Amino acid sequence: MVVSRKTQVVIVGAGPAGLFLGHLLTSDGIDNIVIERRSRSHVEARVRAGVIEHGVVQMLVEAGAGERLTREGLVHHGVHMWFDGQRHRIPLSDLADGRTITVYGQQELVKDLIALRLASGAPLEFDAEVVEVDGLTGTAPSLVYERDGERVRVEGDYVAGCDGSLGVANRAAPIFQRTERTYPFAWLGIIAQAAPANEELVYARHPRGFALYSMRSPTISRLYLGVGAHETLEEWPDDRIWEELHVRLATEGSAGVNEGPILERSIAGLRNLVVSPMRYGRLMLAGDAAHIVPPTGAKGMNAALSDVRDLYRALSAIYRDRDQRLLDGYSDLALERTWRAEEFSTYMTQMLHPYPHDPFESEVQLTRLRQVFANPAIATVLSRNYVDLNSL
Ligand code: FAS
Ligand code: PHB
Repeated sequence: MVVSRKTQVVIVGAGPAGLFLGHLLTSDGIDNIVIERRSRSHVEARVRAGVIEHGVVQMLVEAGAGERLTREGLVHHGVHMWFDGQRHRIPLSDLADGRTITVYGQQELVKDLIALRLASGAPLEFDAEVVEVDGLTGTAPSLVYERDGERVRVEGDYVAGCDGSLGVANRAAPIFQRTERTYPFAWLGIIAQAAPANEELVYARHPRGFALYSMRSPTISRLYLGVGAHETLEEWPDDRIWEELHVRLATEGSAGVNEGPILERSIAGLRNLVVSPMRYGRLMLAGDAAHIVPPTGAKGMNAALSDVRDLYRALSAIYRDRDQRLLDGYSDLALERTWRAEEFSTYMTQMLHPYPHDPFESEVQLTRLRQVFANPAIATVLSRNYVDLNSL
């Protein structure tokens, strides 16, 4: 038995993209529903992004979704890159007109957006998997979600595919072309109950591999190791993880690594993916549903939230002024920004991960890294890309 519901905008996925779009539309009085296949506890516990760009922080604050972010987020004015046994710092704010990055866990932002959603009373369906998407070229697209054996059809004027790279939206239309690249590495990430040893993030390129020293709070560290693309967590017991972090993050004068109980661990492969166009009729893609970047440039969630800002403006112009132009330009606008995020993330990934099987490539990339600290113009471009891709 199929139950039917009707709304203006149907949003698939309660990640940062879907939840923020729902928040903006609800704030503007545009009816919408957010449908998420996982449980609330799963979505709120999922550890991912940690760095938020200057302009994205401003956007979240202006939209009334940045209260806890500004209270608890860690504002950084610089970032470190350690290589050749040396420590090097990029004074991001000095080189990017005072802009900063804010370190704030993605799951914290997701919790904030879910709390705002529930407070607004707007519909948010968890444990509801979207299994069908129809009528995208008509004036009343719809989708079907399943929960506890019940099937619900939801009809709307528009569908926003914010369901990530493995969702249904980016497979819902034959015109969606996928452009992909993979890397011979993955990131083993841990959350540890240990005070970060450094004030700012440290990207390390060590002959034995990549490492990243990040954080979530003054008492919680977030650390990553570059590992082989096919390595598993079973191959990385705690003592091996700490031993390797100590080796790769040991440089002259470094404060070392503070160990502590590992609270969470995961391995994520590194890849690039762009789905284009980002629109098919009444379906628009946003976030990881349209593009994946390797996390080395910290661009994934920032690009997702920037897509949503542009999609919201386009939908709002239609409902307010019956003006279709922004929506007609959405895909091109978002893809232009997407390719800049892809370029920057690829640049950072290649520069900071040694290529054990390609000594020539490895030396070229190491030379590129040295140039960042030899040529202020290059450090400036990197800083501007890192703190605020939208500011370029
Ligand atoms: P999400 O994947 O977050 O959300 C999509 C949602 O859709 C999910 O909840 C999923 O369950 C749901 N869904 C899927 N199919 C569905 C269906 N059929 N029906 C209903 N719901 C469905 N980005 C940064 O900017 N900075 C970083 O530091 C950073 N670090 C990262 C580290 C790691 C290890 C990883 C893996 C990613 C990192 N990223 C980073 C990128 C990451 O944050 C993503 O870009 C971000 O989650 C994208 O958000 P969404 O587009 O909302 O997709
Ligand atoms: C993180 O804190 O999780 C993080 C920071 C920087 C990155 C990727 C991830 O480039």
